[in-house]
Amino acid sequence: MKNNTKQNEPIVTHIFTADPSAHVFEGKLYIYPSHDLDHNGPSNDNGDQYAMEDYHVLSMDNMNSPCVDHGQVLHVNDIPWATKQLWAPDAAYKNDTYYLFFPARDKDEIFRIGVATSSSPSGPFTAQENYIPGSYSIDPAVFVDDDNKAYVYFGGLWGGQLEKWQTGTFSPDATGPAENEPALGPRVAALQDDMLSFSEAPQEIAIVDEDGNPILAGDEERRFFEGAWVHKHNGLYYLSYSTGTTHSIVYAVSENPTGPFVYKGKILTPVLGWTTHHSIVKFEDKWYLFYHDCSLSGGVDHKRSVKFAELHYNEDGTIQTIEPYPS
Ligand code: FUB
Repeated sequence: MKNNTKQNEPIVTHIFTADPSAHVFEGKLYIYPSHDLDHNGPSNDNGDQYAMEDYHVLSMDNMNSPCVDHGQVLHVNDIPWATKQLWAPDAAYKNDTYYLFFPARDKDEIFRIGVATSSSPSGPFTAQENYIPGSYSIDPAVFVDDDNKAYVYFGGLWGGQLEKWQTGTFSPDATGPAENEPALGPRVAALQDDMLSFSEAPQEIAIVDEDGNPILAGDEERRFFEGAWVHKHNGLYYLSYSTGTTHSIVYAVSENPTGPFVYKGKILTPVLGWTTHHSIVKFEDKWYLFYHDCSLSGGVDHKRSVKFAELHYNEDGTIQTIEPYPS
């Protein structure tokens, strides 16, 4: 455990962590990251290098206090339906229960989204017997609205397999849309009150420009790739995500949790490493961006570290772009 926690520095250094989902639970800041492993396995566009096997939970009493590692809270061997690759998780609280949502490959190598529950935000978590029926792809992010209705946003291209679900069933050979066609959007589904199943089939989210035209697949600076996150600020819904091949975190806004979302701009410029993944949380009256990079490992793509930076809004509700390596 480090003595204190500083902006733009790894919040823990004894393990590699990535894909941070930050939430305030019971007055503390909890971070639900992926747990990157040190290995010499294959590295490719399918994401085989992201061979994670378990989850740890981290927490901070405040933004200056040490970051506590609560240890392993769930292992792939304890998830009946999953075989490998515990990718970016998220957590939510409802019904006096903490829910950990996570993607993993099932016995047919297809990414699905599972849920595990705990009575404590620091786990341990017990996985459900099966994945969420009708779930697919990666990177679940759960948003509980002011009316207590919960939504899960998910999806990711390439290794995340979203291209293969365009017809609603898994087509192993399917490819993405042409450059001049609308990009694939993340998916959203409302959750049942028990948080364990979808209350409706997932819908595709439309992301459009200021004129209402869809962001195109060839517009790699702005199109959705993976890592969706939704937060609410001044009554507006902010959908933020990674642009993958162009390595930025960008955002779009809507008056409705299911969109359409209007593209607004960049939140985080590229970090060291191929992937970029984030969450946004309000804690003790300030907003923070949690993100990761590969600086601690010297640039090894599958050995990442979670960091944070304060996030600022402009008067008009737009977000100021964050530079991860301020001089
Ligand atoms: O950590 C594995 C994958 O890398 C995540 O699911 C993606 O969002 C990317 O960060």
